[in-house]
Amino acid sequence: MAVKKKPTVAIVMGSKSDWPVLEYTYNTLKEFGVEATVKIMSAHRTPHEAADFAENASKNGYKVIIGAAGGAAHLSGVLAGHTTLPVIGIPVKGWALDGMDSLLSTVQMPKGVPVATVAIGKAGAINAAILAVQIMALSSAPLKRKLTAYKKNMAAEVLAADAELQAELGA
Ligand code: RP5
Repeated sequence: MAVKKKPTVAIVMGSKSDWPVLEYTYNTLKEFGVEATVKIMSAHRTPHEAADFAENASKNGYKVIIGAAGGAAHLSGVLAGHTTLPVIGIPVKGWALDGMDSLLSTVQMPKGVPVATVAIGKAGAINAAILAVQIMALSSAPLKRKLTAYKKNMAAEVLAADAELQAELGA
């Protein structure tokens, strides 16, 4: 019987409505063979649970926390305030302001409590996973090899797209 690996990344989102974006984070981590726990917790609606989770995250074996919220997106900052683990923040596009509200409330942390904030939405969701892998690859040769392969593959895709375009244009 295969033993399930203990999750090393915690994905914490403010609402179930964030899941369509956070699914990209979860799936990207899976591509790298990284197990993640996914939790719904809110800085505003369940502040005690969020604080408690972050306080115990290191003890529970997590290496990186990824927070994601939209609107007054304080979740990543609250998590960062309750842990010494690296916290990556994903601003999720909310119901107004095209995600600028989420971006600023995630990124504009006061000194001493950083949140490594990625781009709004899908690109950020994928990059949060890659950044988490990069952090963990500092002490994992297999993850480092996977990152190298990922980059090579990405470059090959761009070169193939360029070759296809050149052929289409008859250049
Ligand atoms: C935030 O408020 C959540 O992270 C979500 O992005 C946003 C809206 O939440 P719902 O009203 O859809 O639950 O806390």
